[in-house]
Amino acid sequence: MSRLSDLRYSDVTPQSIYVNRRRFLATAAAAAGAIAGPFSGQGRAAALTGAKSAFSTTEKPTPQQVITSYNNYYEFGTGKDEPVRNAPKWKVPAPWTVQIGGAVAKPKTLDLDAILKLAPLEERIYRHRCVEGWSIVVPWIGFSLSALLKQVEPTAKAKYVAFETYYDPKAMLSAREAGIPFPYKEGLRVDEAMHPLTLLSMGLYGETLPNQNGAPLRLVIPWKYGFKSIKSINKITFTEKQPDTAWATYAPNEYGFYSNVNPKRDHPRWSQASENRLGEGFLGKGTRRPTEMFNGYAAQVAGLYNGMDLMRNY
Ligand SMILES: Nc1nc2c(c(=O)[nH]1)N[C@H]1C(S)=C(S)[C@@H](COP(=O)(O)O)O[C@H]1N2
Ligand SMILES: [Mo]
Repeated sequence: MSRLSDLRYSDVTPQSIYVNRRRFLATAAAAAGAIAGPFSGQGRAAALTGAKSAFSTTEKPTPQQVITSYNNYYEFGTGKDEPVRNAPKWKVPAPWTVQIGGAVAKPKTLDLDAILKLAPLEERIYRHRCVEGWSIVVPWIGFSLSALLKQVEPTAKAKYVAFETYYDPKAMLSAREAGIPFPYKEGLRVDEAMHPLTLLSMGLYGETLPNQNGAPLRLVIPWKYGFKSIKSINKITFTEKQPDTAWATYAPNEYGFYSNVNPKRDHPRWSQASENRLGEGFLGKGTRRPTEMFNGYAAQVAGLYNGMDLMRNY
């Protein structure tokens, strides 16, 4: 993805803002009584484990250190090494709530504790392929997004689901600085969102998510390019029309709504035929391998796109 800004987060956000904000949120959290549970100590990792899943790949997981220090999270900087330095300074609001509405019979706002009770946690080891051409293998902790979406009873009018990332202009870059619109938005068709592979993740490597990986909860859609896997969600809306998404708004000819991994359809500025698997090979700089159709998940998801021209519907 193109990088429009070379400003560092530390250049634009004075230390006093972090400090004051942290103090404010600590007070607010204490007043709300958000003390118990694995998410009480935001900013510190807590154990979060899940049962093994049949959806897991047998490929070797990428080292945790790589997954948590080479990130795309434009709210916290546009360089790969910036989210790990900047995101941990952000105090994740507690209680964290997710507002779910739109074309549904029962709109709801659920907090993290309520969401965690909806389904048993699983460990799902998924391949992750960024549109930029790098890939990793991540042992996520979570459960199918469908368990959450079913709670609100989508109506027959609902064709799409729109997702939004929490946005705090005091703790995050501005849209101008990052070069893409905020709050970060993503979307799926309802059948894609309800597909069992679509994961709502609250952890990785047996711990709660680090901030730079999308704490406290994010989506993971393993057959699509990584930017579809939106981080730190606080709003979900069922819609009749295809929703706007951050990267498609920024450059519609480069990043489409579907963005299924497809080695035959090149990005206008680079090939998508192969990828660099991070954390392997000489000095861990990565090894190249061919990219697979639907990132290797064709057996499970190709049927969602029967009759569609995947070169045009990119
Ligand atoms: N809110 C938000 N979500 C986001 C992004 C972002 O910049 N902001 N980057 C996306 C991209 S391009 C990728 S590849 C993945 C990276 O996830 P990871 O850092 O956990 O590997 O997050 C996606 N989700
Ligand atoms: Mo990405």
